[in-house]
Amino acid sequence: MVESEVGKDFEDADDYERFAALCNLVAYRARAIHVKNDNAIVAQRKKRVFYFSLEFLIGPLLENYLLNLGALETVQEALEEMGTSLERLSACEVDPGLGNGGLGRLAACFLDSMAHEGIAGYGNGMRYRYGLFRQVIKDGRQVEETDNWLAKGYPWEVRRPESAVEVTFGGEVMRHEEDGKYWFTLEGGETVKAVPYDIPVVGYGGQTVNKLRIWSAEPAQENFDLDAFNDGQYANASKFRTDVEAISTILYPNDAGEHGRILRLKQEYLFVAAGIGSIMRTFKRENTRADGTVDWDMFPELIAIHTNDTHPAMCGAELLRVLIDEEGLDYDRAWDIVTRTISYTNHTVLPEALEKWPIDVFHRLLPRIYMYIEEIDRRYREDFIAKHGDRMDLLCETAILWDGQVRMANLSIICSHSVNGVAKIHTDILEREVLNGFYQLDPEKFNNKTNGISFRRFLGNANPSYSRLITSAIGDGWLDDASELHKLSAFYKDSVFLDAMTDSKRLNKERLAAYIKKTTGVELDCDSVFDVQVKRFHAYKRQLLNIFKVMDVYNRIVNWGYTPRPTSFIFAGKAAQSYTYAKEVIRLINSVAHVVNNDPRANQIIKVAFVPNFSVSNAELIYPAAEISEQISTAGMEASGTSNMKLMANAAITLGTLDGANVEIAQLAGRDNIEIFGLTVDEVEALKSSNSYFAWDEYNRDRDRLGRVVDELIDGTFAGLSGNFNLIYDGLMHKNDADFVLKDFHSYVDAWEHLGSIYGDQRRWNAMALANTANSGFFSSDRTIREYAEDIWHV
Ligand code: DL6
Repeated sequence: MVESEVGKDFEDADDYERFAALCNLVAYRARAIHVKNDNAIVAQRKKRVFYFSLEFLIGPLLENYLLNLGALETVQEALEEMGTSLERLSACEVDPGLGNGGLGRLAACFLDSMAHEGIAGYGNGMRYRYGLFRQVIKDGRQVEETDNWLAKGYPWEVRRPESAVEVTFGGEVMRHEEDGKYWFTLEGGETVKAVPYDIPVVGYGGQTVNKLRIWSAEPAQENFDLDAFNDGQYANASKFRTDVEAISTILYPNDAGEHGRILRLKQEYLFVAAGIGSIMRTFKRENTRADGTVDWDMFPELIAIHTNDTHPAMCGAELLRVLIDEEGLDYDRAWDIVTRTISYTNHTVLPEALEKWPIDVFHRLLPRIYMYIEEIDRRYREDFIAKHGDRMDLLCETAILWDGQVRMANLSIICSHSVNGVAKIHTDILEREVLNGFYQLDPEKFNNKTNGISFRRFLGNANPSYSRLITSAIGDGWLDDASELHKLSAFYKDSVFLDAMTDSKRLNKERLAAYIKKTTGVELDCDSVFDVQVKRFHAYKRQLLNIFKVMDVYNRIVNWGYTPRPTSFIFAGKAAQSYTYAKEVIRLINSVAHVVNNDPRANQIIKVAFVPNFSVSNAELIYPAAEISEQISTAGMEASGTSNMKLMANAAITLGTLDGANVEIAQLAGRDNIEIFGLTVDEVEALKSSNSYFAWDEYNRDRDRLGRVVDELIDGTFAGLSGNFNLIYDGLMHKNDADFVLKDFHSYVDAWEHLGSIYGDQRRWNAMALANTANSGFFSSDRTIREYAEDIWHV
C-alpha cells in the first residue's frame, strides 16, 4: 500500500506517508462496506437519517476505526513487526477543524452510534479550510492562530465534484403569470458551487459504514482575470475565487461586524441548500416511477432530517422552496412533507445563542427563502388566531418574524414535528420557561433525549489500561453495549481490582504529566490529585469559581500554614475570539499558575496547568488521568454537558452543581459517589426574581478569604504576567456577579475539601470511582441514538 500510495518502499517512507497509506487502506475497506450498505438500503427501502450540523468534532479517526473494524491489535502487531508502531503513526493524525465544543462532539458521537446501531445515518456539515483557531498562550493570554489542519491533505476524505450543488445568494424574485397561474423565479444573484467531500463513518463491528458529507464553497465558474494577472495584479485576478471560498474558510466567523454576520448566514444557507439538493437528487433517483412521476408520499417515510440547534433552521423553508418551486407541489402537500420530515434539538438556554437575524440582512441575502419564511409565518399566525385568538401573548412569543428579526428557533420549531432538549433538567427548563409558549400550544411535540458519548472512543481507545482491566473483569461486551459496565458492581469490594485501578490511573497521570511538561513546561506531581476542568470557556461554566478556589487555597497555604490534599489543578478550553470576559478568565488562570507554580512555599503542594488548544486528541489524554471532574456551572445554565459523562466513565468523581446531566449522574452513581454543592435551579431562579442577591454582602461576610481573593484581582498579586483583572472585578462587584460565583464559593470549597479528605483512603476512593464507571453506561450515545431512532426518526 505504501508503494502504491506514495511511490516509495516502506523503509523509505516517513511516518506521515506510512500513516496516510494505512488510513487509505482502512478507508478503502470502509468504502467497500459502505457501497454494500447503500445497495441494501435501496433494495430494502430503508429510511435514511440526515443529521444537519454546522459542527462535527470528529477528532482523529485511525485508532477508532481500527477498533471498530476489529483490526486494532492485528495492526498494532503488524506495525511492530515492521519496525514501527501504531502509536507513532497515529501521532501524525491531526484534529480536523470541523467543530468547536460539546455540540460538535455530540454530533460526532451520534455518527459513531448511528453506524453502530445499523442506522443509515449521514452527517451533513461544512468543510472549513481553517476550522476555528489554534489556541496558543502568550503572557497568559489566549492568542488565536490559524488552524491549517488541511496543510498535508486529509487522508479520510474523498472529493466528489460530480455531486456538487449550485447555491444562489442575493438576486431578485420575479413573479410570472400565465393562464391564471402564477409562479416565482429567482433572477441574477451570485451563484456558488457547493462541492461535497465524503468521510467514511465506521460502525463498531464493521457491519455498517455511513458517511459524513462536508461542503466546500467554490466559484460556479472559473472567472480568472487573465488581463489583471498579466498586469501583475495577481490578487485581483483571482478575487472572485477568494470571495466565494471565504464562505467555507472559518467556523463561526466573528459576527461582531456586518461582514462576519453575512458570512455566517451564507454558511448556514450553503450547507442547508447543498444538503437538501443532494437528498433530493438521491430521493428522485430512487423514487421516480416508470411514468416519470415522483412518489412524494414516500419522502417522510424514507427521509428524516434532523437539525442540530438553530444553525440549520432554514431546512424547512428550503425544502418547501424546492418542493414547490422546483418540483411543482402545492403548498399544503409540501408543508405536510416538511413537518413530517424535520426535527430539531435545542442545545442551550442562553438567549444570545438562540439565533436571530435582522430581516433586512436576511431578505437581501436570501430573498426567495425569506418569502417562504414570511409565508410560513403568515399561515402560522392565521392558524394561531383561528385557534387561540385570545392568547396574543403566546403569538408574540412564538411567531417567527418579530421586531424586525427572523427568530431561528421559532422557525425550527414550527417546521419540526419534534423538539427535544438534551438532559432532563434542560428539557424541563425549555418546557417551563424558554420555549414555554410553544409547549403550551403543543406539549406533544416536546421530548427529552439525554445526551451521550462514545464509550469506544473515550474509554476504549483513550484509556487502554483501564479498558484492559475492565475487560479482564467483565469481558469486552461493554464496547458493544455500555450497559454491561453494570457488571463492575461485583468489584466494589474487590481489593485486587481496586488496587489495579490505582495502577491504571497512575499510568494515565504519568502520560498526561509528560504531555503537560512538553506543552507547557509545568511539572506535575503524579502523587497529587488530578483535578480537571476542561470545556469551552464561558461565564456560566464558572472556571472563575475554580480558580478562586485555587487562589484561596494558595492564600491559606502561604499565610495560614494550611496543608490541603496535594492537588494539580488542570484547565483546558478555548474562549470565542470575541468573548473578552472569558479570555480574561483564561489570563487569570495562567497568571495564578505563574505565581503559584513559582512559589516554593506552595508549589510542593499545589500546581496549576493550563493545557493549550483543547481538542479531541488531548482530551483523550486528560479524561483518563482525571480524578476530580469539575462540573460547576450555575444551576440552570448548562444544557447537559458531556465532559461530565466522559470523566465519569473514566473513573473521575464529579464535583458539581445540580445542573445539566449532573442531575442524572447523581441519580445513577448515587449521591455518596459524587460531590454536589451550591445553589439549585429553584434557588437561582428565586434569587433572580426577588432581586435579593447582593455580591457585596458575600464579600463583606468573609473579608479574610473570599474578600481577599476578590481584592487580589486588582491589587497586583497576580498581575506579574500581564496586569490586573479589572474586567472580572467589575463583573463581580459592579455588575452584581450574574453567575453567583461569590454565592457558591464557600459551599464549593468545602465540597472540594471533603473530596480531598476521602482521597487518602484509596480503596474507598476507587470504590466510589468504580461506582461511577459502573453506572455510566446509560450515557452511551448508542442509547441516546436508539431513543432518537425510535421516538423521533421512526427508524
Ligand atoms: O448538547 C451538546 C452540548 C451540551 O452538552 C452543552 O451543555 C451545551 O452548552 C452545548 N450547546 C451549545 C450551543 N451552542 N450554540 N449555539 O454548544 O451543547
